[in-house]
Order: sequence, then structure tokens, then C-alpha cells
Amino acid sequence: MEKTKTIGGYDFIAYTKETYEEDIVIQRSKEFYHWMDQRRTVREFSDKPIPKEVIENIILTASSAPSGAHKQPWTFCVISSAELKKKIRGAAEAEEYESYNSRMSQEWLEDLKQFQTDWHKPFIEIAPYVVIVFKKAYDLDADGNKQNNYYVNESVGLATGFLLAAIHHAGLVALTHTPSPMNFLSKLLERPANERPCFLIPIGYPAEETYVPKLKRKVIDEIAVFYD
Ligand code: IYR
Repeated sequence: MEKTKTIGGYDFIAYTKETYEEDIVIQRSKEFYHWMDQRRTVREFSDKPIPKEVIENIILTASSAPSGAHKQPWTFCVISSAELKKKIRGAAEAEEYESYNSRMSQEWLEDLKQFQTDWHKPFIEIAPYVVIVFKKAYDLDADGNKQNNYYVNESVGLATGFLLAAIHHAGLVALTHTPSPMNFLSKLLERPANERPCFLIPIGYPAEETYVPKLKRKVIDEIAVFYD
């Protein structure tokens, strides 16, 4: 039986979490770091299918992220239709063509050289699933009244981080793609006015021979300041 308590008129449940001895905490933190450090953004996908259940599980994982006032202000649109993927690719490439050829600054293009990206986005059609993450600027109740959401960008960023970790854990790969501007996705997917697209994420197995840029990650002193 779940242990419950009423606080201020609201139901709370006892939170029981397994804890470990300090050496195990150290070991687990290290192992998780090394395992997460293996995650890489991949741009070359296999067309090998993935069970829909896997996509459902990674989306449920994403939706377990913390969010402002627990509003879960997100919608994950899951695209597997070849026809729709083709339309999305066409529209994304049209925007990206403009970006690469006139909208992005020289400095930006220079910063991207190490990734060897360009306006071609074949992965949108090749990956078995494309998940598009929408943020909900506000919600609508049953009567159509606006309901506030809070810290929407932060919440959707957290959920998308969880999504990427779940994809990595399943042994799959993803690309966090941000075609810009991305409002064409609202039209193509017929999303309501309270939803705005944030990320386009192809998900699948990596292509048989896949290369990723030889990156270095920042060391601890470059990313953390300790106030002991
Ligand atoms: N949206 C473009 C360009 C791009 C921008 C950044 I910042 C990247 O880290 C990678 C790519 C594209 O997806 O190609």
C-alpha cells in the first residue's frame, strides 16, 4: 500500500528511493558519465525500422522531465509516413538553402565547418522516425480559455535532453536538427496556434559506416566553478 499524507488539502505520496554507499555513488556517477559521453549527434541513419513502442517509451521518458508547475508544456509529433517526411524534408531544405546561402553570417558558417553540414537534409527521409518537439506557449481548457504555462523554453529543453538520453539508452541515435525558421512545421502538421516547433529529431540506427566529427569536450575547470 502506498503511504500517503494530506498536506494543505493536497495528496502527497511517500517517496522512497534506493540510496547507496559513497563508493557506489562515486562509481555510478563515473559510469553514467562515461556512458553518456558516448552519445554523439549522428547525421547518417540506417532505414532499419524501429518498433513504435520504442518511440512511445522514449517520449514517455522525455515527458518525465521536470516542467514549470508540472504543466508538461510539450507535444511530440511522431512522423513515420514517407509522404509526410518527404514534404518536411523539402520544406526544411528550402529554408536551409536560404540560411546557408544568405542568412547565416560568415562567422557562423566558419563555426560549422568542422561538422561539414550543408542545406541537404536526406536524414529526414531515411530515418524511420522523425520526432518534432513543440512547446506549448499556453494551454486551452475544455471551454477554450487560455491556461498559463511557465518556464516553457526551459521545460522543453529539459524534456528534449531526457529524450536524447532515452534514445542513447535504447541503442539508437538522433540528430537535434533546428531548421530555421521552422514555422513551416506548424503548417505541415496542422498544429494549433498555442504550439511552436522547437526541435526536429530524426531517430534510428546509425548507418553501417558512420563518421562523426572528432570533437573535444570541455574539461571540468572550463565548465564549473566550485565555491567551497
Ligand atoms: N540549422 C542548420 C545549421 C546548423 C546550425 C547549428 I548552431 C548547428 O550546430 C548545426 C547546424 C543545419 O541544421 O544544418
